Amino acid sequence: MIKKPEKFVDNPEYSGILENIKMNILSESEIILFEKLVEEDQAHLFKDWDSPGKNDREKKIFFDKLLSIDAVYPGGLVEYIRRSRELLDKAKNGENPYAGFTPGKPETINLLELNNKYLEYEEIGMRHLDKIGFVLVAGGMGERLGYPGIKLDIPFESICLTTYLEYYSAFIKSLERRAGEGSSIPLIIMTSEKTNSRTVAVLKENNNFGLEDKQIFILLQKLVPALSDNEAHIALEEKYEIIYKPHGHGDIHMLIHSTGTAKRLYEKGTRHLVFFQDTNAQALNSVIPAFGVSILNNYDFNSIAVQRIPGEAAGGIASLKKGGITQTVNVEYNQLDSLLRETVSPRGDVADETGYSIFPGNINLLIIKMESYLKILEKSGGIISEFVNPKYLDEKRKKFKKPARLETMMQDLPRLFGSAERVGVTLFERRWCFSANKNNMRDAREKYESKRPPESAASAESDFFYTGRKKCEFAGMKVYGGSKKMIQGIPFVNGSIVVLFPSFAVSLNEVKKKIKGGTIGKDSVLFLDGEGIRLENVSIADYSALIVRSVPGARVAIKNLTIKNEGFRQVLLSEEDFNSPDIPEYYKIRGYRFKNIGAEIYEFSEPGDYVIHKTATGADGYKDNNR
Ligand code: UGB
Repeated sequence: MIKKPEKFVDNPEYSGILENIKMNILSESEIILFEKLVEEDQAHLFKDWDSPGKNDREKKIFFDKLLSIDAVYPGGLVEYIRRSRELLDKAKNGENPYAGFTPGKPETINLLELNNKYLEYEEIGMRHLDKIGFVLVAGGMGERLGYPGIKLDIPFESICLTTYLEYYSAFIKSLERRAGEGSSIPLIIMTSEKTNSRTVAVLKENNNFGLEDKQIFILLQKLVPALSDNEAHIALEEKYEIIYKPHGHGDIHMLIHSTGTAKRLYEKGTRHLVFFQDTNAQALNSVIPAFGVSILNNYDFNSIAVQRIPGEAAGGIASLKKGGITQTVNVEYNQLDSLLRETVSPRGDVADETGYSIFPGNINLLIIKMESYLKILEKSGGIISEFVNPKYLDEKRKKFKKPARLETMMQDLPRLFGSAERVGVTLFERRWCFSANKNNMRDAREKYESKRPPESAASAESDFFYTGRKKCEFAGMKVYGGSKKMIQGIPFVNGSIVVLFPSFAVSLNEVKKKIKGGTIGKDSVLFLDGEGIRLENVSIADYSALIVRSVPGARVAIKNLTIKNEGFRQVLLSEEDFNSPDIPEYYKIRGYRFKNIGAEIYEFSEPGDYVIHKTATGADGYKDNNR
């Protein structure tokens, strides 16, 4: 017989739960958890419970949820509550985690220019592809974007409607082909209760986009109980219904550890993990050179970063010094200004002579060396620098506006590093590596008006096309840079539209080998998906479009050819379109779509040698049996 906590025996408010225990309605693990929670001052959760037979299903769900968190959180719920109390106390006393630290510029490798240095790093990265793994954090609710589906399933380009997940998978598949026979590059995806079932379904519906089941690891992040006051009382929506909230993307470290995934991958030969976020397709432009930087500089932690615009919602990466201690960490944007005011300058988070913040902007694109990672995980259980951010109702900081919860951020890992670990930053041009799709059109417009990046579907797509143009330019092709136009108050650059799929090229060096000369005109489209495609002196006339897709083993030569056709037209959505259920949401979040009027599309689904020749009406693809 389980011992009833003394304080309840004579208290009629708790007779319900005691009766349930007596009548064997609760399992042993549920009773043990009940006891533990009561000892942690959470008796309010069990107040006025119904007698056995009434609301038993709700009681089960109540305990099931709590038990599942108790099982995965290191130290269980008791530890969560104790940590919460400690952190809430610090927050109440206004403790500044950076007190006494002076921020300075971190060690940075500058790859803003696509020059020889860039190519050298890229080359080093390319040589180690068999040792790389990917971690995609995709548990975010997407509240700011307000998209009805999962963000990974949004087409990031609206010419051929490639989704984020499709593109990321294609990248991994393409790296694998370059890494050599038999190589299998792991993809870990962290989902949450909000995104898990749809992510799994999308993978299934699309045969994992060519990846094998055994290389995909889905880790489901749990929500954590919210807390209603400084004493860390768990917040109730109503009887049997606790308020749960997300614990942040830092959960990835806990899950990768507790499931044994990190260890297993290391044993199989993975030496570096690339962490990236759900809606940033051009992240992949920077991954290989930054991987080269990690290898050459022996970085345990390498943050791919951008020139930060003061005041923008991106953390600044700073080297913090106090006494003999130096730590390179991300300082979140809401803490950066006060830290700077207290230490560097009373002007706070403002631009220096370069026009940017003195600290590189964090974009949550991280490369972590597994050797050091495993040690940290072992030591910390994967709980990395939790924090709590209650919004107080009163000056004395006693009451909360709404329940708070502990959170973690994946970029905080270096906070646990000692002097032996090397932390560095690799700086790229912003549009080359970062243009996420996070905001709905209204918020994006507001951001743009206040001189901050809009980070919307349209700006992300416009920037992605820019990187395609840049790659072609690098290979010596002439492109049309375009000019800015406003769509729904958000800028879109209508230059040549270029999408180079990872199958075609994963590096600048490959683009250079596969494209020689040529031009892409005004409002024209070039879309290449296929390892064996080669372009030589190809001109795509204004408003025309060329799309070529080919399977591995198909060699497609396109030489001395002018493509002239009706191409695509960008059509702005009307008021009626926005209200129409027939217009897909992925167009509505952009405010436009591309209409195919007469693009030339070639698909080669069999291996072999092909040439695309000019005909009277345009171009024609045929199998070249003479080669
Ligand atoms: N995510 C999860 O997987 N689980 C979660 O519980 C939460 C998020 P946000 P955030 O790069 O633009 C960060 O919400 O946290 C995934 C940095 O703090 O878009 O607001 C989610 O699915 C900031 O310094 O980002 O802001 C998504 O893939 C700045 O760098 C990813 O985590 C900013 O990102 C990021 O989630 C930025």
